[in-house]
Amino acid sequence: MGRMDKRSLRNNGSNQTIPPLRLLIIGQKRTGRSSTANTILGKDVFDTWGGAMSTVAHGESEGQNLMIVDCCGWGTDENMVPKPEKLELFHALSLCDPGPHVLLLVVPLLNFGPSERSAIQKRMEILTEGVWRHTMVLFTLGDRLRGCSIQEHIQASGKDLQWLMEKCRYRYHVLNNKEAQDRRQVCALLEQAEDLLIENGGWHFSLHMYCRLEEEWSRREREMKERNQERQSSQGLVVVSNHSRQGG
Ligand SMILES: Nc1nc2c(ncn2[C@@H]2O[C@H](COP(=O)(O)OP(=O)(O)O)[C@@H](O)[C@H]2O)c(=O)[nH]1
Ligand SMILES: [Mg+2]
Repeated sequence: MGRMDKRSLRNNGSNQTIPPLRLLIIGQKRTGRSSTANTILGKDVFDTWGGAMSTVAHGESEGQNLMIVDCCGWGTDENMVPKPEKLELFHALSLCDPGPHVLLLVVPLLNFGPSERSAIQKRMEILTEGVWRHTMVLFTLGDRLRGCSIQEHIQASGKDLQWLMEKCRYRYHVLNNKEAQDRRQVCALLEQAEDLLIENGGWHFSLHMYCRLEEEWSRREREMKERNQERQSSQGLVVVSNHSRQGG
């Protein structure tokens, strides 16, 4: 399916202006998040030096109408997420209102070990398990691959990166932000983002919705457990009464 077809699918086949594809860029500080946002938009909109606030920009790139939110960078605390970081994450989400279509989790092509894994895991947990459905890994520092392919890099790295790959169902893309003029890498990324959106039936991620779903699931699970317990205990009672009859 061509990109135009995919887009008209997103717009229920009508030719009216297609609402922008909303991308939320997340990841740790100094990993190339703002550079990535700039590469995608094809211009320097986001401040690549510091920038402690989440920022939003609209633009068109490769024929695609886009809204990009550059989320404030995550810290490296592996054990708990500091409250200001949590609040900033919610703020970034609200900037994508009603919710991002795709989350780009920026991971630099450097060592990825247990501490990188738990720092990411802790922050993604805040967004609930459902967020993974809308997330793809965006590897930056693509220039560091040199002769090696990304598949080789993934295979050669340990179980922590494997974990991340599985969480994202092997959806990933490599960007070299030092070659922002190479638009093929951007086209391929946007195409993949669009595929992910189609996979999700056109649905964006909404924390509110997933929280309600999770509540609903745990409620059903609780009810099922209670019903099982009731059944077991009533069977238990039968056994006990049989016993007492036999015994007495
Ligand atoms: N070599 C190389 N450097 C990059 C790449 N992406 C980002 N950088 C550099 O990494 C540094 C941090 O980038 P920035 O976008 O500000 O990171 P952020 O803090 O995550 O927003 C900057 O000096 C960028 O020039 C890349 O693909 N290749
Ligand atoms: Mg930045």
